[in-house]
Parts: sequence; C-alpha cells; structure tokens
Amino acid sequence: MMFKGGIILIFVLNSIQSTFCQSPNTGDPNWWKNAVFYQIYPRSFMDANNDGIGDLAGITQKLDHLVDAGITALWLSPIYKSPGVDAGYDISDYRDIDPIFGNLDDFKKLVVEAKEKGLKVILDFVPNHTSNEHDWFVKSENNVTGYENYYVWKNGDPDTPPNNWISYFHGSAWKYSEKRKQWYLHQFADAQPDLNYREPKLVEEMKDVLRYWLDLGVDGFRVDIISALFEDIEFLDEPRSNNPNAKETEHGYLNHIYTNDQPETYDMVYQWRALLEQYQAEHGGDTRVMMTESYSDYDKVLKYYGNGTHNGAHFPFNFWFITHLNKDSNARDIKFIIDKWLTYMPLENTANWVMGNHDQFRVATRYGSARVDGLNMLAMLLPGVTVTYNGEEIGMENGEVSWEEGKDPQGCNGAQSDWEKNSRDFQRTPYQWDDSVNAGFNVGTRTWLPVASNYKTSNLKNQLVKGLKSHYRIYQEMVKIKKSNTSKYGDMRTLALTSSVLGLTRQLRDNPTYVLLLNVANKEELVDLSYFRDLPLNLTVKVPGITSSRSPGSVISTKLVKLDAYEALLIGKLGKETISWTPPTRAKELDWWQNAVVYQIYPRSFKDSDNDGNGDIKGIIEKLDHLIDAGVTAAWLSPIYKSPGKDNGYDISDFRDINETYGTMDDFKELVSQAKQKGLKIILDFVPNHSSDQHEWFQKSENKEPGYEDYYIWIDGPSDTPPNNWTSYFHGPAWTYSKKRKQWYLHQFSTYQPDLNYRNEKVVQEMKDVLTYWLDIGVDGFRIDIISALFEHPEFPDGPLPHHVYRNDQPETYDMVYQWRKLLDDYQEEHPGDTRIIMTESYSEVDKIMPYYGNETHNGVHFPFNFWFIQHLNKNSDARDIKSIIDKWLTYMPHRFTPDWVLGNHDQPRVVNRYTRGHVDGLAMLTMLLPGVTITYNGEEIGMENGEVSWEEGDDPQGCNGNQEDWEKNSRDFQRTPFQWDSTRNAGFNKGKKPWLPVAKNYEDLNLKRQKVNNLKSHYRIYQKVLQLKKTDTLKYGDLETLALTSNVLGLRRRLEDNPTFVLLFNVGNKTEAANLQYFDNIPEILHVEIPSIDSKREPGTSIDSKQPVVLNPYEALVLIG
Ligand SMILES: [Ca+2]
Ligand SMILES: [Ca+2]
Ligand SMILES: [Ca+2]
Ligand SMILES: [Ca+2]
Repeated sequence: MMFKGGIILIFVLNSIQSTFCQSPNTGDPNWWKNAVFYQIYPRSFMDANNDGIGDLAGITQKLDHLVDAGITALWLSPIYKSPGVDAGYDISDYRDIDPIFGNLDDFKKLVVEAKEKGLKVILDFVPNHTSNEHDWFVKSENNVTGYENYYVWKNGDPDTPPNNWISYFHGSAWKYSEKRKQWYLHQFADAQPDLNYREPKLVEEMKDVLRYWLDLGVDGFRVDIISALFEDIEFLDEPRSNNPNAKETEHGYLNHIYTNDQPETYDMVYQWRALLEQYQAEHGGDTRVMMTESYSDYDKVLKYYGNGTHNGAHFPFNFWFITHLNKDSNARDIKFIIDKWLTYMPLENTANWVMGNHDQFRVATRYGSARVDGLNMLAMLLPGVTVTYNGEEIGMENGEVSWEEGKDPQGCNGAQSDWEKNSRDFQRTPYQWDDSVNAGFNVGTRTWLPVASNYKTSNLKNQLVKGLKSHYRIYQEMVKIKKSNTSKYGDMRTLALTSSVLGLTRQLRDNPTYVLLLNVANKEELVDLSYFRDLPLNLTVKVPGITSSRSPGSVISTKLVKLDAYEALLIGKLGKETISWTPPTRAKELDWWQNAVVYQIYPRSFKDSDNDGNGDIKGIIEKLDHLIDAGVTAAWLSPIYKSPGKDNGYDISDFRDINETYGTMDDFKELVSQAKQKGLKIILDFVPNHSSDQHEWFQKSENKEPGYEDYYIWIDGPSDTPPNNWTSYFHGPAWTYSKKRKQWYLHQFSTYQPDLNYRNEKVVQEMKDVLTYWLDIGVDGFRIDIISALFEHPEFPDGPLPHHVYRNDQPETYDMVYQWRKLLDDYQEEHPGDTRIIMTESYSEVDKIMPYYGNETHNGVHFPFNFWFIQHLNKNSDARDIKSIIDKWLTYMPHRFTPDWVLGNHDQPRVVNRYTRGHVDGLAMLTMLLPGVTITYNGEEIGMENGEVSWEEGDDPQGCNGNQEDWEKNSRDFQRTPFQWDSTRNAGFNKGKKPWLPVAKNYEDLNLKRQKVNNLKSHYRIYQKVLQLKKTDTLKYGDLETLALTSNVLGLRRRLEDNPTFVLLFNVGNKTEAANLQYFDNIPEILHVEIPSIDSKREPGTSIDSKQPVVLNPYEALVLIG
C-alpha cells in the first residue's frame, strides 16, 4: 500500500470554538458539546415506594450512580400527568407530574440534588399532541371560546374521514367527534389529538410550558417526534409509498409528504431555539439545550440543526446506528455511516451518537452482547455528544416479557403472533442494580414488568467488583477519556483496517493520542496500523474490552496487531511522554500506473489521416505529441479490431487483426513503437464477452465443426420459445434461434454478438492466447469491456428482468479475472519491463465491484473503473454529495489497492452536459488531486460539449435502433463527434471527406489550438498544470483530507512532511460562498493561489490568508499551495 491516508476522514471538532472566553456571568455555553446524555425510563429505573413502578424519589436516590458513571445530563422520559394510553406520551397536564411518579415537590427535589451533584436535567417535551383528557381538548371539543382552534378540526360526513392520512398506530388518522360534529386529527392514537400550531394562542401556550419548566430549573428539552408537528394546510391525500410490505392500514403505506417535516415545523423549532436563547440572556446560567427526535431521511433530519440564518435544535438525534446498522454490518458499513453524518452535518454543528433507546431492542440484543464494549467505546470516542439509554452502560439485554405480562400498546394492540416483533416491553424491564429480590429495583412484591431472568449475574453491583473487568468499568473509563482535550478538540480519523476491523484515532498536539480498534467479526483479524500515518510505533493498552486477553498497560506494536474475535481495544500514548512519531514513509516507490492519467482515445473521432472521414491509427500517431504535451501517462484505445461494425467495433470478427478503416497491423506496431519512444503507454480494449457472428469461431460453431461445438452458449428448445426470460442489453430476448444448428444461442448484447462460452476450457485458452498475442506486440495492458456479463448461471434459470442476478458478476467471472491477472504477472516474470495492467468496466453495485480488485488469496485487476462521478453525481450534487461518494469508494476499497476516478467516456454525455461548464475546471482539479488513477475521455481536457447530431446523421445503434422520439435520450453519438483540434474546416480532424459524425458547431471557439495560446486561461492549460501536480510527491504519497466546508464548497487537502501542501477549494454551487479554512487543522497561515479556474478573478500567486473567510464566486475552483 503506497498511499496512506486517502481513506481517512478528517473531522475537525470545535477547533474554532476551542479558545472561547468564559465569562462567569454567562455560564458555560459549550457544556453540552462533549456531553454524555443519559436517558432514564422512569417507570423502570428505581421504585422508592415499592408500588412496582419506578418514580422520581427513586431517581433521586440513584443520582450517585450517574455521577459515578461520569454522566453530564439525565433526560427523563415523560413524567407528566397522563392517563397512560401511550406510556405517558399522552399528556393531560403539561405542568404537572403524574402521581405514579410523585409530585412537583419530588421533581423540585430531584432538580436541586442533581444540580448539587453537577448533573443537568433534561425533560421530554411532547408538543405534537395531548391526551384527549387534557383540559384544552375537552374545551375545544365543546367549542369553548378561545379554545376552538387548539386542535386540528375538519368538517365532513361522519362516515368518511377528511382524507386518506394514516396514523402511526394503524388506521385512519381522523376520529369523528359526535359532540362537535367534526373530525379531529391524530397522527398517533385516537386518544392523542394533534395540537394545531396554526393557532397563535396555542403556539404561545406551548412556549409558556417551556418557560414554566425552565423556571423550575431544567437545562433543556428532548422534543418528541418533531417531524409530525405541522400538516400541510391543503389536507390533500398522501400518495402511496413504494413500500411493498406495508398493509393498507399501516403508516408505511403512504409517503408522508403532507404530514412529516413541513417547512413550518422547522420554523417552530427555530422559534423554540430563540426562546431558549432569550431565556438564557435574561436569566444567565449555562446553555439550555434542545434535541429533537425524528426518524426521517438525512436531508430532513439535518435541517433541524438550523438553516444558516436560524439556529435550530442543538442536535437532532442521529439514529443511524439503530436504523442503518446491525449485527451483520461490517467495519466499512460502520465507517461509512459515521462519515455520512459528519459530511452532511454543517461543520459548525455538533455531532451526536445514539446507540439505543426505549423504542429499540437493547444494544446487546441488536448487535450481539460480544459487541457491547466496542459500541460503547465507539460512541464515546466519536466527536460530539453521546446518548446512552439506561442499562446500556452495563450491557443489559432484552428482558423476557410474555404476552400476558405485556404493557406496551404497540405490542398488546397487535396480534399475539406479532408480539415478539411489535412489543417494546423487552427493552423496558427494570434496571438491574444488584442480585437481591427484583434486582434492587424495589423491595416490594411486584414490578410493573418482570425483571430479566439474568439479573443475578448481570447487574451493576457485580460489575463494580474491584479488579474485575466489566462493561460498566469500560464505560466509565471511556467517559473519562471523553472529557479529555484530545476527545474534545482533537482530529478524528476512521479507517476500515480490514472489512471487519474499524480503527478510529483521536489526536491533538501535545496531548494523549487514542486509538480504538474494533473487530466486529467472529474471527481473529490481523491489522496494520501504519495505514494511520503518524502513529507512534508502540502504543499502550488503555482500555481492553472484556473479551480481550490484553491487560491495561501492556505495550503493542502498531505495525501488526492481532485482534481476537469481537475484540475491542483502546490503546494510546500519554502526551507527557516523548512521542516517537513515525516519519512519513515512502515504503516503496509508486509503480507507474498507480498515479497515472489514462487517456481514452475514441479512434474513429480522434484524427483522420487519410481524409476518408474516419479517424485512424496514423491519425493517432500524428497526434501523439498532444498526449505528451498534456502530460498523460497512457493512451487507451477503444476497439480497433476487425469488425463488421454492428456495435461500433464491439462486435469483433478477428481478435488478432486491425479494422481496415483504422489501418493495418504495421500501422499499429508503428504506433506502439512511437509511443514507447515518447514514454507513453498503450492500452487496448479487450472485449471478452462475445464475438461478432461473423467471427470464424461462430461460423464453425454454428456448423458444429469438431472442436468448435461449444465455443458459444447453445441451448435446445422449440424454435418459437426462447430458453428463458432473459432480455438483451439492447432490448428484446437475449436468445436467437439458429435455423442452421436448430438451437438457440445466447447474446447478452445484440443478436450479432453471440456470447462466448467460458465454461469451455478451449475458449478460456483461446482468449488467454489473444492477450499474450497483443502483449507480444508490445501493449502495456488492457481495459476489459463489460466484465460483469462474462459468465451466466449454468442452469439458465428465469430471473427478474432485465439484467440481473443470474448473468451479472457470477463467481466464475471473478475467478477468470484472477486468472488473467496471473497471466499478466507470469508474462511479466518472463518479459521484464514496466508492469502490464488490466482495468475493468462494470456498472455494478459496490459489493460486486470491489471483488474485481482481488480477494485475500488472489490479485484481480489493477483497478475496476470507478464510475460514481457519472452514476451518482451531476450538476445538482452539492459538496457533501461529492465528498460522500469519494469517502464511499475509499472506505469500501481494501487499503492495499489503488483508487481511480472516471469523469466521462464514450457512453456518457460530456462533462459539460452532465454537470455545467462551470464545473469543468473544478472537476479536473478534483479528479487529479485525489489519490490514484485519473481517467480522461478525449476532448474533456478542452471541455468539449456534446455535439449536434440529427436523427438522419446518427450512427449509434443504441439510438438508431430505437424510436426517433427517443433519439436525444438514447444516442451516444453526441459525445463521439470529432475532436476539435483547431478552427480550420472540420476542426482539423481532417482536410477531406465529411467526417463520419458532424463536427460540433462551436469548434471555431472551442478547440485545442485556441486554448494553447500562451497566457490565455483555458480548460486545457488548467488540465495540463494540475496534471503536473499529480506527479509531485505530495500527491503521490501525501495524506488526503476532504471537508464539505459549506454545503457547496468542497475542500480537499493533500500534505506530506517536508513537501508543499496543496489545497483545493471548489464551489460547486451557482451562488457566492464564503469558506472558512480554519476547519482544516494546522492550515498554513498564508497560502498562495497555484491554479485558478478560468472564471476565477484571482491570479496565480495571489496570497490567501487562511484566517479570513475565502469568498468564492459561483463554480470558482482554486488549487492553493502552502
Ligand atoms: Ca413507585
Ligand atoms: Ca401534528
Ligand atoms: Ca481515415
Ligand atoms: Ca457472457
């Protein structure tokens, strides 16, 4: 592994706020930013009066446990007066305590004692609805003056609800009131009518409720199900969701576009935040905080933080460890989910990590008890707020609650057969304090839910025994570490060290370093920590998980660490000791291809030397100096083999000969020879899946000539019924009937492209010989066309349409790729010289792509094309989208491999058309500054646009074989128009016959010659300059950090000790943006503009003060040096 650090996500926490001045009168504004919030479920925490139900006096008794654990704030699930239809979430008086928990005096006592012990108190705030027994509802239902509009009332026929909205608890979200002769809305149970926030009196009433509790000394609120607050004012029916599993009466049946996350809801959150700030301004003291609950998609959730002009919640709960991860998740999944929150969250905000709560199965149950320590350690070491549900600190498991014993309406109201799935009682059983009767929860005769049967062994008291490793002791140690400056202000880096081991480091200059290693798999793993640059050679074990065999204080080498199954380990180094920093290493010189720029030539459109209208090999030879001038490493030629041309040369009739349109074998040899002299590599397209039906192999096979019978995939069957339901990539069945052979043959592409049969060893050997043949001629490698289609399932089962499980990415396909790699490696042994490479084309999902790199025992391709800039990004993508896509490849790619970045090719609309012209320079800079290989399609270096090709002029079968009205959508001719060399006729492509496709109209303005004029800012000059940077040691070996500095400004830094640092700032939006470079840790004070994009007003050499905001024009991109 050469490149160390690309896979690293840098997240700078609070480095800006780290020097805040604390004045005694204003309290501590930042106490919450690194806090542990502890959720208490009051019914189950501690029962002081032995009636079987936990209570406020019980919580007060147990405050010392929270102090001992190191908790910052306790958050109480609802304790308000309630008939208890929904476990206290149906409130009948917002200003009073339910008698089962005690009374207001008990609450005041709790607050006073908590404050004395340095604990903050957070209350649940349930604003969406009240109980139907609330005084307001009773008055509203009776139309009492002033209360008429406190709830959401609608007229309508008593038999027909006002619209199709469905409640969270099944069935219509409307209930008819016989008293008022109107319907009222309830997004939850019908005993929970929704409050009407369009009524100003109600808004004020609820604000008064907040002030009431603030006056009683609470430190903030957790806001229940904020997403449901407002509903759209039109009350239109909601559309169906795409959830096929949801029944008609279930909430998931509809897409909640009118009842969830409405714009007015965000506004109300901003108003409440303003109220909290105002309250603090008037009353002093520490910051009062607000945290919100919603399970919406990330774009909806993150808006609760605020919108840039208004502050919202201090943090919306991050439930992704609950909703996106489970016991089957691997280290890459975990890393990606962490990165994603940090990427999409604006940098000025504070992250948070929730592992569990009263609505979710216990962590030990969801993830497996062997992972409890690792997850607690992770939640603590991640930057920001940690939220713990009571009992998780001792690794409590789900309790056993039978149908008869059940209390949760979500379980009890459903079918008994769904009990285990629906009920939330299992995670609500009483806290296990000790091994006495009822686990110390009370000394009475009963408990409202049964105590879990394992309480005799699994309880806090046992875990407090001195000298014994326990979940609790580990939790406690981690809370201490969380309070360190390293944890508060240090850099964070995460790496999937293997697919099973997550590594996380926190580092801060002159402070201790912490490294968490977390093996989530049930098998031993070996990891190399030198993938984290700058770690000391030896680290000391600080906190081992309870299954770890290591003792605190033992020293381990970071070179190679062996982790047992499920082992979690926190290792570190004290800041006071002398740290022996590992110098940045260039362990091994990069091989030529590992930071290459591969330039794709589309031969027919590149340069026509004999004026017949088609580009050719001699034309490429003429233009080799352009490639040298641009600085590219290798030219990859789209197919130039003999072909009837039914699919642009991808239908090959002789794998060992050259298409006469392009020239002769001698021309090709001349090209290879001249390229070598100029130091340029030549890569050929290799099209292994199929041949042309004109290939002699196919003709022999169709005639059943001995030896050739099984070169293709032949199947018996009646002539009017294809063997199965597979369709071709080019529409219609994937099978054609041969009248000659009276059998069907398979073609995943057109009928003229029969699939070769790789289950025939002779075919395998023939194609290997083809590779050797071209290697002998001197090519430097191969780009393998549509590798995913190589093998099909041997039994040809019907499959889901169109291209699916049985004929893409079959296990045998990977194996064939590994065989080809071995062929190249063996060839290398026998014919020394520069490495010959293979790269593969497939548009498959991430889990299917990565195995092309190889597995633990075999090397595969040097790199599979990374098409994600094509597939997942476009002109609407913001900086976070781009960062997240980069992170994803680097996370899921095993470290020993080399990443690559493809912006375009002959099958995709031009970059200018998929993005905008404004993006051209920034994307060139970005894909060159990223580690690994950059792939350029010819013409992109000058920012060519899609040409204009009419239906009549078209050539591409994908367009021509379709309907004329789909021409613009289907045809790939637009991105294949001739290269624009200069402003002479035919753009310098030739001086003769009309080119095979028309030259784009803009060629007189947009051509290479114009862009090469000295001192003119041009796409080409920028491409050329940034390509030169790619050859520096910094870009070869340096760390990579990416940050979404704002939602539209992407920041990227590459740095290497004793070398210049390069920073890219790229505004991907069409508005002016100010970026704060201080989010990069240790950024040089002064940087200089190295390369500005063509629209930038900044000149090269301009200095940039990194302490000042850098204002970027729309689409402005700058490479800075420092
Ligand atoms: Ca009680
Ligand atoms: Ca509502
Ligand atoms: Ca020609
Ligand atoms: Ca195939």
